[in-house]
Amino acid sequence: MAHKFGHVAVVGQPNVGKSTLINRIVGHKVSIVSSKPQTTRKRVMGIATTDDYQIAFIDTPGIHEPHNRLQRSMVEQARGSLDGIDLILVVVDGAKRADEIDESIAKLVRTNISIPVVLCLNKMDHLKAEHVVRNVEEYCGMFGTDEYMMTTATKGENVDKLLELVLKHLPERAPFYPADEYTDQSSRFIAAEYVREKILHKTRQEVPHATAVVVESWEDREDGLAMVSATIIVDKDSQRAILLGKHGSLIKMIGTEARVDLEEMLGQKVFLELHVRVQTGWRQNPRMLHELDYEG
Ligand SMILES: Nc1nc2c(ncn2[C@@H]2O[C@H](COP(=O)(O)OP(=O)(O)O)[C@@H](O)[C@H]2O)c(=O)[nH]1
Ligand SMILES: [Mg+2]
Repeated sequence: MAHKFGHVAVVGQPNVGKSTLINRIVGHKVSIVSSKPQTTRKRVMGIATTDDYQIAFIDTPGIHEPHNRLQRSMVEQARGSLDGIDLILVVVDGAKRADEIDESIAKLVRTNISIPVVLCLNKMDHLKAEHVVRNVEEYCGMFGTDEYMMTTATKGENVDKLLELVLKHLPERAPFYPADEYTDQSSRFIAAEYVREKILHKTRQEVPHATAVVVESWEDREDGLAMVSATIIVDKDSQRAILLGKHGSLIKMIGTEARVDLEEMLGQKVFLELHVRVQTGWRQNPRMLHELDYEG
């Protein structure tokens, strides 16, 4: 078989498992995962390379109604993500029935009819046997395709079969990216995202959405240790107190877990230092969003 290469846009509602699926296929945590909506804030590319193919997956922020400038920028990035795309991989929560948000995504997909569509019905582990036929028919009808696969991304079930289906639709082409490149994001951005992921996992309610992370400095020392200093920006004093935790215990835990992930990703030892800063209204501040790399 000749070598295949293509760009695949991964679209779908928040929380259906898009990032989990991409990380699984790419084999690295290129996109952070949590059960909170708006986990993925900007488009992130994850590249899977073998001898036979190279697929560049574009993980888009969820398509939903924007309430503030950060969310508007996220939606624009999702809508603008179909330029130069060879295939649209629609991911849905296959255990649930299709709803009006799926319908609005289907509309977006249908306006790009020249691009092939593959449907992934994820969270198969939650799907009741008696609902399989009904849900498959509902989603296939809505997205106008019968190219679908049911998967459990968290366990990697059927992900190989989904990959086969995707490859079937990709053009025969030489690879475009270097074989050892698995994301278009900088180490700095990934480090900031790993910290944000731990915050998403360990805090509740308004804290996750009021948080941004910036890497202030990064030094690769000669002995191989990366010295990384990052600031967590929050909206209010009360959120700062929550993040610090009792005697600084929470921030310490966040730092340790993010460092472990970062060391695995980079294959090098990391010293990660975290600070918390209060900056009221940062989500409405265009300069802040630009500095944070959330906006072009
Ligand atoms: N039960 C189950 N949970 C999943 C599956 N795939 C992803 N999840 C979980 O669903 C949540 C959202 O996943 P994420 O990849 O961040 O979704 P995204 O917003 O579409 O990128 C996380 O808690 C995942 O662990 C799956 O196949 N089955
Ligand atoms: Mg995501």
